[in-house]
Amino acid sequence: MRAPSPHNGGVTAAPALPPEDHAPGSAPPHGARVRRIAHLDMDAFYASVELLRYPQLKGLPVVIGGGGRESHEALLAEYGGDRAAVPVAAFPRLGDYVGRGVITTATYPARQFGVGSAMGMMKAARLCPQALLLPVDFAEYRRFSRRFKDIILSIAPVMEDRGVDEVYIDFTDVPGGQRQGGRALARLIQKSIHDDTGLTCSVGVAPNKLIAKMASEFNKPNGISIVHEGDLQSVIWPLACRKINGVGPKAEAKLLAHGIETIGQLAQRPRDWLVQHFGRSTGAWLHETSWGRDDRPVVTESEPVSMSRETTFDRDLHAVRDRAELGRIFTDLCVRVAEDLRRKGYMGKTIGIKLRFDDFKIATRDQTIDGYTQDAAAIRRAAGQCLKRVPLDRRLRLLGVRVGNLLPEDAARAAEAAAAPGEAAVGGIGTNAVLF
Ligand code: TTP
Ligand code: MG
Ligand code: MG
Repeated sequence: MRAPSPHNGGVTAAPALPPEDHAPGSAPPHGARVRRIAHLDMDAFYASVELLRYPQLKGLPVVIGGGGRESHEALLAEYGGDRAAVPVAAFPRLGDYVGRGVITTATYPARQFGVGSAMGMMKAARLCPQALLLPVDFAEYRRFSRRFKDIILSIAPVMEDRGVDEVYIDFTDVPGGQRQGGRALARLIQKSIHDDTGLTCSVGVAPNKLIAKMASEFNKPNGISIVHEGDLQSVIWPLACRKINGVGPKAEAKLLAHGIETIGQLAQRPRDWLVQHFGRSTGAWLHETSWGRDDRPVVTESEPVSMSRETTFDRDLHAVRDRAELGRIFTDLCVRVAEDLRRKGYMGKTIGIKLRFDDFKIATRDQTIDGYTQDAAAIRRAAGQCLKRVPLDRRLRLLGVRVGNLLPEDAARAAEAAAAPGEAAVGGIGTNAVLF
């Protein structure tokens, strides 16, 4: 059972840490304050969030992905919307799936069959036909994402958001953050997240982000791994180079072609040799990385990549019959994105739209314009052009406008001035000849 939640979307007080243990052998001398960086990653995140509202599926192989939202809604309706009341036998099974969907994630019981993220569902069905299938619900995952990050922030304020289910946390100056190499604080954060949400996560604590990121995977799920500087050769060097965050399949293949399989083997190559074969920056980076060196800071305020506004309509709207209403909503979205940009001090260059049709299919289009903008009219104009490229023969459920390719406005204006001195975008909202 889940403990009653002490968390009201605000800030929870951090409970006291347990008394200090003896430091392990490879830890620095007692009392020395050293850089300790944690990487925290939620376990089977989407699937675990789903299991909170489908407790009847706990312990079973479950995969998330592959559309099926409409039939899922219909299934829920049969049980009056009471998710926990849907019997296990009523859920669709992976073995019956036909289509081209891809798995976003799988519960750990499903992973025992070799099923996992990014695998085609038909292939996964051969490995584990009995797995139960649920559609994705991003809104729900985002809600829990915000919640677990708020809990972390209430305990350790220097946190870098690295996506929906993971963060870096600087433990160095947090009270208790040095204790047991960070294990005590990691345990406290794990417990606080679990008490509040019912979700588990795994944490790696190490001298830097690079190693912390690897370490958070060592004891998944619900694990903690502590790595000290002196553990480089025994813990990190035996790992495959692919375990380095930033070494993808292509780089791995190239390293293997040179007979380099492990991080230890990589460390044995001279820096100059790596630079010669992988280029100046990648070669130098590979060298530093193999020796466990990384001094990137934990960045609390990440620069946004894009800003967007979207709205789901009260009723599905038709591009022709509801043209006036759609036009008004479309313009309003552009005005709101422009306000967001101005308030937060950004300008963007890529304008995009998102449509969801009554069959739940999504269409997106974008266009990169000549100059950076935060102007509603310019955004409306480019978004209108994007809209012309979408066939509008179905009713619409949702409309969204996004501005990407952002720069802080000072930098954007400087870039503009360098590119075309004296030019500025002008235009009036809604006066352009676009659809809607
Ligand atoms: P991950 O943290 O990579 O995976 P996970 O949380 O499901 O499992 P683990 O316990 O191994 O951390 O990704 C977080 C979420 O992102 C995951 O729940 C679903 C989504 N995701 C995709 O949609 N596609 C993908 O290919 C991957 C890897 C993840
Ligand atoms: Mg995860
Ligand atoms: Mg993750």
